[in-house]
Amino acid sequence: MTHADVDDPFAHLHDEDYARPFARGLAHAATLVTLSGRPMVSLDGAWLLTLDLFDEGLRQRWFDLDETPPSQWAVPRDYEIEAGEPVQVPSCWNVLKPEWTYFEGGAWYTRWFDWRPTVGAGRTILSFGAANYRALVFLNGVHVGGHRGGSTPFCLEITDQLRQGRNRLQVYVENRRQADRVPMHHIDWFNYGGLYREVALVPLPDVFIRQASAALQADRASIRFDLCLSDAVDGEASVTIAALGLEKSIPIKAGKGSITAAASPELWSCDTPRLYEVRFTFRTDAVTERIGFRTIEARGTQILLNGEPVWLKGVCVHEDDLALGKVSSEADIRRRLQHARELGCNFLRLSHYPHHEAVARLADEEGFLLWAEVPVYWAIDFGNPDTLADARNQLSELICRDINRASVIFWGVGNENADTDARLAFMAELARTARHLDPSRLVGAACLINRETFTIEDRLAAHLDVIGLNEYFGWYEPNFSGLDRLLANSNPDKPVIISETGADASPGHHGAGRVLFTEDWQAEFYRQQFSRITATPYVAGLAAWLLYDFRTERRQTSFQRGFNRKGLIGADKTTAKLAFHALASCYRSLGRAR
Ligand code: GCB
Repeated sequence: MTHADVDDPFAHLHDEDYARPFARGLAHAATLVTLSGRPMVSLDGAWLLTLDLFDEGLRQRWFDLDETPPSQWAVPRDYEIEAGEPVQVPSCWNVLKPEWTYFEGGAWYTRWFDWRPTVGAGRTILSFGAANYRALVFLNGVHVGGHRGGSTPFCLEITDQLRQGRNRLQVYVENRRQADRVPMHHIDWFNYGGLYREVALVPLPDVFIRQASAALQADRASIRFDLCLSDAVDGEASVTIAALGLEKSIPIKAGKGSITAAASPELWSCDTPRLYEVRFTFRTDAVTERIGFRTIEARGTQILLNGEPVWLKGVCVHEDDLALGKVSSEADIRRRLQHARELGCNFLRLSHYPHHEAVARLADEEGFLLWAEVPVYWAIDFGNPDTLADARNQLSELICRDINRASVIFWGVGNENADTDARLAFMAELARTARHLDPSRLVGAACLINRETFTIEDRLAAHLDVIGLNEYFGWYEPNFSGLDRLLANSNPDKPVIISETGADASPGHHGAGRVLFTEDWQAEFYRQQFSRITATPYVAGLAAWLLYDFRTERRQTSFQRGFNRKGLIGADKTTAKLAFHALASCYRSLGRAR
Protein backbone atom coordinates (compact mmCIF):
# COMPACT_ATOMS: atom_id res chain seq x y z
CA MET A 1 0.00 0.00 0.00
CA THR A 2 1.17 3.56 -0.53
CA HIS A 3 0.11 6.95 0.70
CA ALA A 4 -1.99 7.19 -2.48
CA ASP A 5 -4.48 4.59 -1.28
CA VAL A 6 -6.73 7.25 0.14
CA ASP A 7 -9.79 5.05 0.12
CA ASP A 8 -8.23 2.74 2.67
CA PRO A 9 -8.44 4.61 5.97
CA PHE A 10 -5.64 2.48 7.42
CA ALA A 11 -3.23 2.64 4.48
CA HIS A 12 -0.97 5.10 6.26
CA LEU A 13 -0.35 2.70 9.14
CA HIS A 14 1.69 0.43 6.91
CA ASP A 15 3.36 2.86 4.55
CA GLU A 16 6.94 3.40 5.66
CA ASP A 17 7.70 5.14 2.39
CA TYR A 18 5.41 8.01 3.34
CA ALA A 19 8.11 10.69 3.19
CA ARG A 20 9.30 10.00 -0.36
CA PRO A 21 6.94 12.45 -2.16
CA PHE A 22 8.23 15.32 -0.04
CA ALA A 23 11.91 14.86 -0.82
CA ARG A 24 11.57 16.74 -4.11
CA GLY A 25 11.41 20.48 -4.67
CA LEU A 26 14.07 21.48 -2.15
CA ALA A 27 14.97 25.16 -2.25
CA HIS A 28 18.71 25.80 -2.52
CA ALA A 29 21.24 28.59 -2.97
CA ALA A 30 20.42 29.15 -6.64
CA THR A 31 16.75 29.71 -5.82
CA LEU A 32 17.45 32.38 -3.19
CA VAL A 33 16.25 35.87 -4.02
CA THR A 34 17.89 38.97 -2.62
CA LEU A 35 15.35 40.86 -0.51
CA SER A 36 17.28 44.10 -0.06
CA GLY A 37 15.05 47.10 -0.50
CA ARG A 38 12.09 45.09 -1.80
CA PRO A 39 8.51 45.59 -0.67
CA MET A 40 7.36 42.52 1.26
CA VAL A 41 4.30 41.31 3.11
CA SER A 42 5.26 39.93 6.50
CA LEU A 43 3.74 36.60 7.51
CA ASP A 44 5.12 36.85 11.02
CA GLY A 45 2.76 36.95 13.95
CA ALA A 46 0.03 34.52 15.00
CA TRP A 47 0.22 30.94 13.70
CA LEU A 48 -1.20 27.68 15.08
CA LEU A 49 1.21 24.92 16.08
CA THR A 50 0.63 21.17 16.47
CA LEU A 51 3.49 18.89 17.50
CA ASP A 52 3.87 15.71 15.47
CA LEU A 53 6.36 13.26 16.94
CA PHE A 54 5.47 10.40 14.57
CA ASP A 55 5.22 12.24 11.25
CA GLU A 56 1.48 11.53 11.32
CA GLY A 57 0.83 14.65 9.28
CA LEU A 58 2.92 13.36 6.41
CA ARG A 59 1.54 9.82 6.71
CA GLN A 60 -2.08 10.98 6.89
CA ARG A 61 -1.59 14.01 4.65
CA TRP A 62 -2.89 16.52 7.18
CA PHE A 63 -2.20 19.30 4.69
CA ASP A 64 -4.92 17.81 2.42
CA LEU A 65 -7.71 17.96 4.97
CA ASP A 66 -10.62 20.34 4.51
CA GLU A 67 -11.48 22.69 7.34
CA THR A 68 -14.92 21.36 8.28
CA PRO A 69 -15.53 21.59 12.01
CA PRO A 70 -15.50 18.34 14.04
CA SER A 71 -19.31 18.44 14.40
CA GLN A 72 -19.56 17.75 10.65
CA TRP A 73 -16.94 15.00 10.32
CA ALA A 74 -18.21 11.73 8.86
CA VAL A 75 -15.25 9.77 10.27
CA PRO A 76 -12.86 10.61 13.08
CA ARG A 77 -9.59 12.44 12.45
CA ASP A 78 -6.30 12.79 14.29
CA TYR A 79 -5.71 16.41 13.36
CA GLU A 80 -7.68 19.59 13.65
CA ILE A 81 -5.87 22.78 12.68
CA GLU A 82 -7.82 24.89 15.12
CA ALA A 83 -6.79 22.63 17.99
CA GLY A 84 -3.22 23.85 17.49
CA GLU A 85 -1.55 26.04 20.06
CA PRO A 86 -1.52 29.75 19.14
CA VAL A 87 2.14 30.77 18.80
CA GLN A 88 4.07 33.69 17.41
CA VAL A 89 6.41 33.29 14.45
CA PRO A 90 9.37 33.71 14.68
CA SER A 91 9.76 31.46 17.71
CA CYS A 92 11.36 28.25 18.97
CA TRP A 93 8.85 25.81 20.38
CA ASN A 94 11.28 24.74 23.13
CA VAL A 95 10.76 28.00 25.03
CA LEU A 96 6.99 28.23 24.59
CA LYS A 97 5.82 25.56 27.04
CA PRO A 98 7.79 23.72 29.75
CA GLU A 99 6.66 20.34 28.36
CA TRP A 100 8.07 21.27 24.93
CA THR A 101 11.56 22.13 26.22
CA TYR A 102 13.26 18.99 24.94
CA PHE A 103 10.97 18.27 22.01
CA GLU A 104 12.87 17.00 18.96
CA GLY A 105 10.56 15.99 16.16
CA GLY A 106 8.13 17.47 13.69
CA ALA A 107 5.55 20.22 14.15
CA TRP A 108 2.90 21.79 11.93
CA TYR A 109 2.62 25.55 11.69
CA THR A 110 -0.53 26.91 10.04
CA ARG A 111 -1.76 30.37 9.22
CA TRP A 112 -4.06 31.99 6.70
CA PHE A 113 -3.48 35.14 4.67
CA ASP A 114 -5.36 37.18 2.11
CA TRP A 115 -3.76 37.84 -1.22
CA ARG A 116 -4.68 40.14 -4.13
CA PRO A 117 -2.53 40.53 -7.25
CA THR A 118 -0.40 43.69 -7.36
CA VAL A 119 0.02 45.57 -10.62
CA GLY A 120 3.40 44.75 -12.15
CA ALA A 121 3.99 41.78 -9.86
CA GLY A 122 3.29 38.67 -11.90
CA ARG A 123 5.24 36.39 -9.58
CA THR A 124 5.36 35.78 -5.85
CA ILE A 125 7.85 34.00 -3.66
CA LEU A 126 7.66 32.90 -0.07
CA SER A 127 10.78 33.79 1.84
CA PHE A 128 11.93 32.09 5.06
CA GLY A 129 14.79 33.43 7.18
CA ALA A 130 15.43 29.92 8.56
CA ALA A 131 13.69 26.83 9.95
CA ASN A 132 15.55 24.25 12.03
CA TYR A 133 16.27 21.71 10.48
CA ARG A 134 14.01 20.60 7.69
CA ALA A 135 10.92 22.39 6.42
CA LEU A 136 8.15 21.23 4.09
CA VAL A 137 5.81 23.89 2.82
CA PHE A 138 2.17 23.42 1.79
CA LEU A 139 0.00 26.11 0.25
CA ASN A 140 -3.73 25.45 -0.06
CA GLY A 141 -3.08 21.73 0.38
CA VAL A 142 -0.33 21.58 -2.26
CA HIS A 143 3.27 20.71 -1.43
CA VAL A 144 5.23 23.66 -2.86
CA GLY A 145 8.71 22.57 -1.78
CA GLY A 146 10.97 22.44 1.22
CA HIS A 147 14.42 23.04 2.59
CA ARG A 148 17.08 21.38 4.70
CA GLY A 149 19.72 23.09 6.78
CA GLY A 150 18.73 24.81 9.99
CA SER A 151 20.27 28.28 9.78
CA THR A 152 20.15 29.55 6.21
CA PRO A 153 17.36 31.34 4.32
CA PHE A 154 15.28 29.86 1.50
CA CYS A 155 12.75 31.00 -1.07
CA LEU A 156 9.96 29.08 -2.79
CA GLU A 157 8.02 30.38 -5.75
CA ILE A 158 4.28 30.06 -5.18
CA THR A 159 2.93 32.04 -8.15
CA ASP A 160 0.85 29.12 -9.47
CA GLN A 161 -0.56 27.97 -6.13
CA LEU A 162 -1.67 31.38 -4.81
CA ARG A 163 -5.39 32.08 -4.74
CA GLN A 164 -7.06 35.45 -4.82
CA GLY A 165 -8.52 35.95 -1.36
CA ARG A 166 -7.90 33.48 1.45
CA ASN A 167 -4.90 31.15 1.38
CA ARG A 168 -3.83 28.48 3.87
CA LEU A 169 -0.13 28.14 4.53
CA GLN A 170 1.22 25.13 6.43
CA VAL A 171 4.83 24.49 7.25
CA TYR A 172 6.03 21.23 8.69
CA VAL A 173 9.30 21.84 10.58
CA GLU A 174 11.38 19.01 11.97
CA ASN A 175 14.52 19.24 14.16
CA ARG A 176 15.64 15.64 14.72
CA ARG A 177 19.35 15.28 15.40
CA GLN A 178 20.78 12.84 12.86
CA ALA A 179 24.24 11.49 12.09
CA ASP A 180 24.05 12.48 8.41
CA ARG A 181 23.02 16.10 9.00
CA VAL A 182 25.04 19.31 9.22
CA PRO A 183 25.50 19.58 12.18
CA MET A 184 25.23 15.93 13.19
CA HIS A 185 23.58 14.67 16.39
CA HIS A 186 26.43 15.50 18.78
CA ILE A 187 26.82 19.25 19.34
CA ASP A 188 27.69 21.53 22.24
CA TRP A 189 24.68 23.81 21.98
CA PHE A 190 20.91 23.48 22.31
CA ASN A 191 18.92 22.00 19.47
CA TYR A 192 16.12 24.57 19.25
CA GLY A 193 13.36 23.78 16.76
CA GLY A 194 10.90 25.84 14.81
CA LEU A 195 10.21 28.60 12.36
CA TYR A 196 12.54 30.90 14.22
CA ARG A 197 13.27 33.62 11.66
CA GLU A 198 11.00 35.86 9.59
CA VAL A 199 8.54 34.65 6.93
CA ALA A 200 7.33 36.94 4.14
CA LEU A 201 5.59 37.08 0.78
CA VAL A 202 7.60 38.89 -1.87
CA PRO A 203 5.77 40.20 -4.96
CA LEU A 204 8.06 40.30 -8.01
CA PRO A 205 7.82 41.21 -11.69
CA ASP A 206 7.90 38.52 -14.42
CA VAL A 207 11.67 38.75 -14.69
CA PHE A 208 13.40 39.84 -11.50
CA ILE A 209 16.86 40.33 -10.02
CA ARG A 210 17.72 37.18 -8.13
CA GLN A 211 21.12 38.20 -6.81
CA ALA A 212 23.21 41.36 -7.11
CA SER A 213 26.59 42.13 -5.61
CA ALA A 214 29.32 44.76 -5.60
CA ALA A 215 32.89 44.20 -4.40
CA LEU A 216 35.89 46.50 -4.28
CA GLN A 217 38.75 44.98 -6.26
CA ALA A 218 42.28 44.41 -4.98
CA ASP A 219 43.53 47.64 -6.65
CA ARG A 220 41.07 49.60 -4.45
CA ALA A 221 40.32 51.72 -7.51
CA SER A 222 37.54 49.67 -9.12
CA ILE A 223 34.33 47.91 -8.15
CA ARG A 224 33.06 44.71 -9.69
CA PHE A 225 29.30 44.37 -10.05
CA ASP A 226 27.59 41.00 -10.61
CA LEU A 227 23.97 40.41 -11.41
CA CYS A 228 21.92 37.26 -11.82
CA LEU A 229 18.29 37.35 -13.00
CA SER A 230 15.43 34.94 -12.44
CA ASP A 231 15.38 33.91 -16.12
CA ALA A 232 17.91 33.38 -18.90
CA VAL A 233 16.98 36.56 -20.80
CA ASP A 234 19.22 39.07 -22.60
CA GLY A 235 19.04 42.81 -22.01
CA GLU A 236 20.59 45.64 -20.10
CA ALA A 237 20.60 46.26 -16.36
CA SER A 238 22.02 49.26 -14.59
CA VAL A 239 23.78 50.10 -11.36
CA THR A 240 23.91 53.44 -9.61
CA ILE A 241 25.91 54.72 -6.64
CA ALA A 242 24.64 58.27 -6.44
CA ALA A 243 27.13 59.34 -3.75
CA LEU A 244 30.00 58.43 -6.10
CA GLY A 245 28.31 59.83 -9.19
CA LEU A 246 28.52 56.32 -10.65
CA GLU A 247 25.92 55.12 -13.13
CA LYS A 248 26.71 52.21 -15.43
CA SER A 249 24.86 49.79 -17.58
CA ILE A 250 25.44 46.07 -17.22
CA PRO A 251 24.95 43.99 -20.37
CA ILE A 252 22.93 40.87 -19.57
CA LYS A 253 23.35 37.61 -21.50
CA ALA A 254 21.25 34.58 -20.60
CA GLY A 255 20.25 36.17 -17.31
CA LYS A 256 23.74 37.07 -16.10
CA GLY A 257 25.98 40.12 -16.29
CA SER A 258 29.15 41.56 -14.74
CA ILE A 259 31.13 44.74 -15.14
CA THR A 260 34.09 46.32 -13.41
CA ALA A 261 34.02 50.09 -13.15
CA ALA A 262 36.63 52.56 -11.95
CA ALA A 263 35.65 54.02 -8.57
CA SER A 264 37.40 55.36 -5.50
CA PRO A 265 34.95 55.06 -2.63
CA GLU A 266 35.84 56.09 0.89
CA LEU A 267 37.00 52.80 2.37
CA TRP A 268 34.92 50.94 4.94
CA SER A 269 36.84 50.25 8.15
CA CYS A 270 36.12 49.58 11.81
CA ASP A 271 36.70 53.27 12.60
CA THR A 272 34.83 54.65 9.60
CA PRO A 273 32.17 52.14 8.59
CA ARG A 274 31.10 54.10 5.52
CA LEU A 275 28.22 52.53 3.56
CA TYR A 276 27.03 53.51 0.09
CA GLU A 277 23.56 53.03 -1.32
CA VAL A 278 23.92 50.85 -4.41
CA ARG A 279 20.89 50.51 -6.66
CA PHE A 280 20.56 47.78 -9.27
CA THR A 281 17.72 47.89 -11.80
CA PHE A 282 16.50 45.62 -14.55
CA ARG A 283 13.36 46.65 -16.46
CA THR A 284 10.80 47.32 -13.71
CA ASP A 285 12.71 45.58 -10.94
CA ALA A 286 15.04 47.30 -8.48
CA VAL A 287 17.18 46.18 -5.57
CA THR A 288 18.90 48.59 -3.20
CA GLU A 289 21.80 47.53 -1.01
CA ARG A 290 23.88 49.47 1.52
CA ILE A 291 27.42 48.35 0.84
CA GLY A 292 30.79 49.13 2.40
CA PHE A 293 33.89 48.87 0.21
CA ARG A 294 37.09 47.43 1.63
CA THR A 295 39.69 44.82 0.83
CA ILE A 296 40.77 41.93 3.01
CA GLU A 297 43.79 39.75 2.40
CA ALA A 298 46.24 37.44 4.12
CA ARG A 299 49.86 38.31 3.52
CA GLY A 300 52.42 36.12 5.23
CA THR A 301 51.08 35.67 8.74
CA GLN A 302 49.21 38.99 8.76
CA ILE A 303 45.67 39.94 7.94
CA LEU A 304 45.38 43.17 6.02
CA LEU A 305 42.27 45.33 5.98
CA ASN A 306 42.55 47.89 3.19
CA GLY A 307 46.23 47.01 2.93
CA GLU A 308 46.94 47.68 6.63
CA PRO A 309 47.63 44.97 9.24
CA VAL A 310 44.74 44.41 11.62
CA TRP A 311 44.89 42.40 14.86
CA LEU A 312 41.53 40.80 15.61
CA LYS A 313 40.33 41.47 19.13
CA GLY A 314 37.39 39.18 19.16
CA VAL A 315 34.76 37.19 20.95
CA CYS A 316 32.62 34.25 19.86
CA VAL A 317 28.86 34.30 20.24
CA HIS A 318 26.05 31.73 19.97
CA GLU A 319 22.46 32.53 19.11
CA ASP A 320 20.89 31.67 22.42
CA ASP A 321 18.54 33.49 24.73
CA LEU A 322 16.85 32.40 27.95
CA ALA A 323 13.48 33.72 26.78
CA LEU A 324 13.71 33.49 22.99
CA GLY A 325 15.91 30.45 22.37
CA LYS A 326 17.54 30.82 18.96
CA VAL A 327 15.40 33.80 17.92
CA SER A 328 17.45 36.97 17.51
CA SER A 329 15.56 40.21 17.97
CA GLU A 330 17.17 43.43 16.83
CA ALA A 331 17.49 44.49 20.48
CA ASP A 332 19.36 41.27 21.25
CA ILE A 333 21.75 41.74 18.34
CA ARG A 334 22.42 45.36 19.29
CA ARG A 335 23.14 44.29 22.86
CA ARG A 336 25.67 41.72 21.59
CA LEU A 337 27.48 44.37 19.58
CA GLN A 338 27.37 46.82 22.47
CA HIS A 339 28.89 44.25 24.84
CA ALA A 340 31.54 43.40 22.23
CA ARG A 341 32.36 47.10 22.00
CA GLU A 342 32.62 47.43 25.80
CA LEU A 343 34.98 44.47 25.72
CA GLY A 344 37.16 46.38 23.26
CA CYS A 345 36.48 44.07 20.32
CA ASN A 346 36.74 44.74 16.61
CA PHE A 347 35.82 41.15 15.69
CA LEU A 348 33.13 38.53 16.37
CA ARG A 349 33.06 34.88 15.46
CA LEU A 350 29.45 33.89 14.77
CA SER A 351 29.72 30.32 15.96
CA HIS A 352 28.88 27.64 14.85
CA TYR A 353 26.28 28.24 12.13
CA PRO A 354 24.91 31.17 10.10
CA HIS A 355 23.42 33.76 12.44
CA HIS A 356 20.47 36.05 11.69
CA GLU A 357 21.20 38.16 8.63
CA ALA A 358 20.68 41.39 10.59
CA VAL A 359 23.88 40.67 12.55
CA ALA A 360 26.09 41.34 9.53
CA ARG A 361 23.95 44.34 8.51
CA LEU A 362 24.37 45.92 11.94
CA ALA A 363 28.06 44.97 12.06
CA ASP A 364 28.42 46.76 8.71
CA GLU A 365 26.91 49.87 10.28
CA GLU A 366 28.90 49.66 13.49
CA GLY A 367 32.27 48.65 12.08
CA PHE A 368 32.84 45.10 13.35
CA LEU A 369 34.64 42.35 11.44
CA LEU A 370 32.96 38.93 11.33
CA TRP A 371 33.82 35.27 10.92
CA ALA A 372 30.69 33.60 9.51
CA GLU A 373 30.55 29.82 9.34
CA VAL A 374 28.57 26.68 8.57
CA PRO A 375 27.96 23.95 11.17
CA VAL A 376 30.50 21.44 9.85
CA TYR A 377 31.14 20.63 13.47
CA TRP A 378 32.96 17.62 14.99
CA ALA A 379 32.12 14.20 13.54
CA ILE A 380 30.20 14.99 10.38
CA ASP A 381 29.38 12.03 8.09
CA PHE A 382 32.26 13.05 5.83
CA GLY A 383 32.05 10.02 3.56
CA ASN A 384 28.41 10.70 2.67
CA PRO A 385 27.95 12.59 -0.65
CA ASP A 386 24.47 13.71 0.37
CA THR A 387 25.86 15.26 3.58
CA LEU A 388 28.45 17.08 1.47
CA ALA A 389 25.70 18.36 -0.83
CA ASP A 390 23.82 19.64 2.23
CA ALA A 391 26.94 21.34 3.67
CA ARG A 392 27.88 22.85 0.33
CA ASN A 393 24.38 24.21 -0.08
CA GLN A 394 24.33 25.73 3.41
CA LEU A 395 27.66 27.41 2.71
CA SER A 396 26.41 28.68 -0.66
CA GLU A 397 23.21 30.05 0.89
CA LEU A 398 25.22 31.84 3.56
CA ILE A 399 27.55 33.36 0.99
CA CYS A 400 24.68 34.44 -1.30
CA ARG A 401 22.88 36.04 1.63
CA ASP A 402 25.87 37.96 3.03
CA ILE A 403 27.92 38.59 -0.11
CA ASN A 404 27.47 42.36 0.20
CA ARG A 405 28.39 42.67 3.86
CA ALA A 406 31.74 44.42 4.35
CA SER A 407 31.85 43.19 7.94
CA VAL A 408 32.15 39.54 6.88
CA ILE A 409 35.82 38.82 6.20
CA PHE A 410 36.03 35.04 6.74
CA TRP A 411 33.96 32.10 5.59
CA GLY A 412 34.44 29.34 8.15
CA VAL A 413 34.12 25.87 6.65
CA GLY A 414 34.40 23.76 9.79
CA ASN A 415 35.27 23.31 13.42
CA GLU A 416 37.53 20.69 15.08
CA ASN A 417 37.03 17.81 12.69
CA ALA A 418 39.26 14.72 12.91
CA ASP A 419 41.83 14.60 10.11
CA THR A 420 40.69 11.72 7.88
CA ASP A 421 40.92 11.44 4.09
CA ALA A 422 37.13 11.76 3.82
CA ARG A 423 37.14 14.89 5.94
CA LEU A 424 39.97 16.42 3.95
CA ALA A 425 38.18 15.84 0.64
CA PHE A 426 34.86 17.13 2.07
CA MET A 427 36.29 20.30 3.59
CA ALA A 428 38.67 21.05 0.74
CA GLU A 429 35.59 20.97 -1.48
CA LEU A 430 33.88 23.48 0.83
CA ALA A 431 36.94 25.75 0.67
CA ARG A 432 36.82 25.55 -3.15
CA THR A 433 33.10 26.34 -3.11
CA ALA A 434 33.67 29.42 -0.96
CA ARG A 435 36.45 30.71 -3.24
CA HIS A 436 34.45 30.03 -6.36
CA LEU A 437 31.40 31.92 -5.08
CA ASP A 438 33.40 34.68 -3.45
CA PRO A 439 37.04 35.24 -4.35
CA SER A 440 37.10 38.46 -2.30
CA ARG A 441 37.12 36.95 1.20
CA LEU A 442 39.33 34.60 3.22
CA VAL A 443 38.54 30.98 4.04
CA GLY A 444 39.23 29.55 7.49
CA ALA A 445 38.42 26.64 9.79
CA ALA A 446 39.26 25.62 13.33
CA CYS A 447 42.13 23.18 12.72
CA LEU A 448 43.82 20.46 14.73
CA ILE A 449 46.78 20.20 17.06
CA ASN A 450 49.15 17.24 17.15
CA ARG A 451 49.17 16.45 20.86
CA GLU A 452 52.31 14.34 20.73
CA THR A 453 54.56 16.87 19.05
CA PHE A 454 52.61 19.96 20.21
CA THR A 455 52.39 21.54 16.79
CA ILE A 456 49.57 22.85 14.63
CA GLU A 457 49.15 19.91 12.31
CA ASP A 458 46.22 19.61 9.98
CA ARG A 459 46.27 18.71 6.29
CA LEU A 460 43.29 21.02 5.80
CA ALA A 461 45.49 24.06 6.52
CA ALA A 462 46.92 23.83 2.99
CA HIS A 463 43.42 24.62 1.65
CA LEU A 464 42.79 27.62 3.91
CA ASP A 465 43.82 31.28 4.00
CA VAL A 466 43.71 31.51 7.80
CA ILE A 467 44.23 28.78 10.35
CA GLY A 468 41.80 28.77 13.25
CA LEU A 469 43.05 27.23 16.46
CA ASN A 470 40.76 26.24 19.31
CA GLU A 471 42.89 25.65 22.40
CA TYR A 472 41.97 25.36 26.05
CA PHE A 473 45.36 25.00 27.78
CA GLY A 474 44.81 26.01 31.38
CA TRP A 475 41.25 24.71 31.32
CA TYR A 476 40.90 21.25 29.79
CA GLU A 477 44.65 20.83 30.38
CA PRO A 478 45.85 21.67 33.87
CA ASN A 479 48.52 24.19 32.88
CA PHE A 480 49.82 26.38 30.05
CA SER A 481 53.02 24.51 29.28
CA GLY A 482 51.38 22.75 26.32
CA LEU A 483 50.44 26.14 24.91
CA ASP A 484 53.99 27.39 25.32
CA ARG A 485 55.26 24.35 23.44
CA LEU A 486 52.59 24.57 20.76
CA LEU A 487 53.20 28.26 20.06
CA ALA A 488 56.98 27.79 20.04
CA ASN A 489 57.00 24.61 17.94
CA SER A 490 54.64 25.73 15.20
CA ASN A 491 55.82 27.74 12.26
CA PRO A 492 52.81 28.40 10.06
CA ASP A 493 53.13 30.23 6.75
CA LYS A 494 49.71 31.87 7.10
CA PRO A 495 47.90 33.81 9.81
CA VAL A 496 46.67 31.90 12.84
CA ILE A 497 43.65 33.08 14.75
CA ILE A 498 42.92 31.63 18.15
CA SER A 499 39.36 30.88 17.15
CA GLU A 500 38.45 29.77 20.69
CA THR A 501 39.89 29.76 24.14
CA GLY A 502 38.06 29.98 27.42
CA ALA A 503 37.21 28.59 30.84
CA ASP A 504 33.91 28.00 32.64
CA ALA A 505 32.90 30.21 35.55
CA SER A 506 29.68 29.94 37.46
CA PRO A 507 28.56 33.53 38.10
CA GLY A 508 29.24 34.51 41.70
CA HIS A 509 31.51 31.50 42.42
CA HIS A 510 34.90 32.60 43.77
CA GLY A 511 38.13 31.06 44.96
CA ALA A 512 41.86 31.65 44.97
CA GLY A 513 44.24 29.95 42.53
CA ARG A 514 43.27 27.40 39.92
CA VAL A 515 39.86 26.50 41.33
CA LEU A 516 37.70 25.36 38.46
CA PHE A 517 34.42 27.12 37.71
CA THR A 518 35.40 30.22 39.69
CA GLU A 519 35.22 33.68 38.19
CA ASP A 520 38.71 34.31 39.55
CA TRP A 521 40.32 31.45 37.62
CA GLN A 522 38.45 32.37 34.43
CA ALA A 523 39.87 35.92 34.70
CA GLU A 524 43.41 34.70 35.44
CA PHE A 525 43.10 32.16 32.62
CA TYR A 526 42.55 35.01 30.14
CA ARG A 527 45.49 37.00 31.46
CA GLN A 528 47.75 33.95 31.09
CA GLN A 529 46.45 33.12 27.64
CA PHE A 530 46.61 36.68 26.41
CA SER A 531 50.25 37.32 27.26
CA ARG A 532 51.28 34.14 25.42
CA ILE A 533 49.07 34.71 22.39
CA THR A 534 50.10 38.31 21.85
CA ALA A 535 53.78 37.42 22.19
CA THR A 536 53.46 35.05 19.21
CA PRO A 537 54.09 36.94 15.96
CA TYR A 538 52.14 34.63 13.64
CA VAL A 539 48.91 34.91 15.70
CA ALA A 540 46.73 37.57 14.07
CA GLY A 541 43.85 37.56 16.49
CA LEU A 542 41.82 35.97 19.24
CA ALA A 543 38.14 35.11 19.51
CA ALA A 544 37.44 34.42 23.19
CA TRP A 545 35.00 31.58 23.92
CA LEU A 546 32.55 33.33 24.51
CA LEU A 547 30.32 36.31 25.15
CA TYR A 548 27.35 34.76 27.00
CA ASP A 549 26.70 31.48 28.82
CA PHE A 550 24.47 29.26 26.67
CA ARG A 551 22.23 26.24 27.00
CA THR A 552 23.70 22.84 26.21
CA GLU A 553 22.47 19.53 27.55
CA ARG A 554 25.96 18.03 27.51
CA ARG A 555 26.90 20.00 30.61
CA GLN A 556 25.32 18.72 33.82
CA THR A 557 27.55 19.44 36.84
CA SER A 558 26.24 21.55 39.68
CA PHE A 559 28.14 24.51 38.18
CA GLN A 560 26.72 24.01 34.72
CA ARG A 561 23.16 22.65 35.08
CA GLY A 562 22.56 22.47 31.36
CA PHE A 563 24.69 25.49 30.45
CA ASN A 564 28.16 26.03 29.05
CA ARG A 565 29.49 28.62 31.52
CA LYS A 566 32.40 29.94 29.48
CA GLY A 567 30.51 33.17 28.94
CA LEU A 568 32.25 36.40 29.92
CA ILE A 569 28.70 37.42 30.83
CA GLY A 570 26.05 35.14 32.35
CA ALA A 571 23.06 33.71 30.51
CA ASP A 572 21.00 36.67 31.77
CA LYS A 573 23.15 38.79 29.39
CA THR A 574 23.61 41.30 32.19
CA THR A 575 25.97 39.85 34.80
CA ALA A 576 29.52 40.50 33.62
CA LYS A 577 32.02 38.09 35.19
CA LEU A 578 35.50 39.13 36.35
CA ALA A 579 36.92 37.72 33.12
CA PHE A 580 34.95 40.25 31.08
CA HIS A 581 36.85 43.06 32.77
CA ALA A 582 40.14 41.14 32.65
CA LEU A 583 39.89 40.58 28.90
CA ALA A 584 38.68 44.14 28.32
CA SER A 585 41.81 45.44 30.01
CA CYS A 586 43.97 43.03 27.96
CA TYR A 587 42.39 44.28 24.73
CA ARG A 588 42.75 47.89 25.90
CA SER A 589 46.44 47.28 26.55
CA LEU A 590 46.96 46.65 22.84
CA GLY A 591 45.92 50.22 22.12
CA ARG A 592 45.25 51.19 18.56
CA ALA A 593 48.51 49.76 17.25
CA ARG A 594 46.81 46.40 16.98
C1 GCB B 1 35.11 23.75 21.54
C2 GCB B 1 33.96 23.82 20.63
C3 GCB B 1 32.81 24.60 21.22
C4 GCB B 1 32.61 24.18 22.66
C5 GCB B 1 33.84 24.57 23.41
C6 GCB B 1 33.80 24.20 24.92
O1 GCB B 1 36.22 23.54 21.14
O2 GCB B 1 34.29 24.29 19.36
O3 GCB B 1 31.66 24.42 20.45
O4 GCB B 1 31.46 24.73 23.21
O5 GCB B 1 34.94 23.91 22.86
O6 GCB B 1 33.23 24.95 25.68
O7 GCB B 1 34.35 23.17 25.26
